[in-house]
Amino acid sequence: MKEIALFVSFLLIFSSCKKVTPPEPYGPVPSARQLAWHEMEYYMFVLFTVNTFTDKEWGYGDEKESVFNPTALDCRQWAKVAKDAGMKGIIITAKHHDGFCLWPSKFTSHSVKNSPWKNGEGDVLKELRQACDEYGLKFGVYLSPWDRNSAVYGTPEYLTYYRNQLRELLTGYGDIFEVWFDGANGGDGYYGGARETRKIDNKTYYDWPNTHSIVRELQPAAVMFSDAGPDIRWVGNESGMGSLTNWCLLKKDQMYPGGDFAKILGEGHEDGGYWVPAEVDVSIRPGWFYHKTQDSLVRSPENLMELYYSSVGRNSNLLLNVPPDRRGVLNENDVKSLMAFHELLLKEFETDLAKGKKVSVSQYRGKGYEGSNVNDGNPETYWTTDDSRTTGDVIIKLGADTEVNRIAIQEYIKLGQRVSEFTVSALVNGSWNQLVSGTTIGHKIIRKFPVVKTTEIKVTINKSKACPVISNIQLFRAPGE
Ligand code: FUL
Repeated sequence: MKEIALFVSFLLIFSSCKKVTPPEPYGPVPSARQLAWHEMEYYMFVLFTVNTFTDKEWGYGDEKESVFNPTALDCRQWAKVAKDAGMKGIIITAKHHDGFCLWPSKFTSHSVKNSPWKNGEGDVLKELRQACDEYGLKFGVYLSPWDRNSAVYGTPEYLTYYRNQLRELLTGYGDIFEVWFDGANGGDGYYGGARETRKIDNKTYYDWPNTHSIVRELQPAAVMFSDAGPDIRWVGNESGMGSLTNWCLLKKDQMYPGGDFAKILGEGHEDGGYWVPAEVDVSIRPGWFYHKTQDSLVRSPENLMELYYSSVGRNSNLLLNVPPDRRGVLNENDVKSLMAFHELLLKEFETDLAKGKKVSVSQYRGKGYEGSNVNDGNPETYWTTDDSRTTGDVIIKLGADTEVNRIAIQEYIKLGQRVSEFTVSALVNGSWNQLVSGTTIGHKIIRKFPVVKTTEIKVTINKSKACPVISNIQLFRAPGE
């Protein structure tokens, strides 16, 4: 009898010491460069070229270099504003569709080197790189594939030109976090004086795989953006709207830049074979470039907050364009709105009411995967269940009646994006009232609901491709209402 008791207690001790293994990754997972990008969430787009001085949105390509003449260009001001606004980086149009280069490219005369700005001695990219370093911001480049200035655009020779320019950008300006390939392609233009329409085949002309390999070789940590990735995808609109259902997955082999894929780009493919998350690019003004007539049409701080919810709040990153004016500085109106928005943002998410509160779960996988991992402030810990389960509840016990009106939820995406249906409810007078119902989660979702006074908030995972893996749940009482 004694022996049996000893054996049983040995078994018990042994099983409680047994290491619980983490779930296997499910489906495609993000690369290290994509994970770093997910963390950035909010950064600045700077659209600046001859258009700023000609009042156009798309330069024809015949603009004289002499039109580019900012009177007080100050990249340090751009970087300071970005930093003060809470942004993590800046992506600049090194070359837009007009072909004018903001750096003194060796491969064309159509650049700052033939402009009156700094007597042709200037380099906007160099100044911005230094400013980004000074303010601790990451630096990215937009190099328009469409070039309405180039005489060889539309011929195979143009690819050599384009790739030479790309190499200049990737080797001369330090670490680049994102390379932006625009989908707008082909049409009429100056083309070295031909002044004609040149159509290209979006699927084949650019031979993208060979351009991508240059970026991988020279800047392995950079993500590449386009309608079809390979790393980051366009969200399918320029109005700031991420999709509520938003898979970070894409069947990118079936897609190409400039194709007709708007809805797919918003939602991604639930069964996509590659990790290609969405980026929301949107302008703080009606146009992408500065126009004096739009000085009164800058988005309000409240409107920027809505953009934040419809992008960062929907599992996307927000790339917000703030175009410099003809002086070469971010306009006072834009700066004012950005700063006020940042203030609002800080107040909106000032206190995480869930942090450190008691958590109970319907089931957990074992030691190391407890419910308390969702509100420990550590993004590397997560709650998960046995592999056999694809549903479950997490209840945050607030301890006392508490007003709540916002929730943020994050999956531990290193193990893949899994959840496809969830709800959030509050315990009010002894019964559960549903506050939110949703589909996907991914890196992060943030949802609003009317203020509720409650002691417990429950997140229910109703459907998941594999056991749910939740790293973070936060609750807030945002001002207003
Ligand atoms: C579009 C372009 O055609 C616009 O001019 C702008 O650059 C925007 C960011 O992307 O496709």
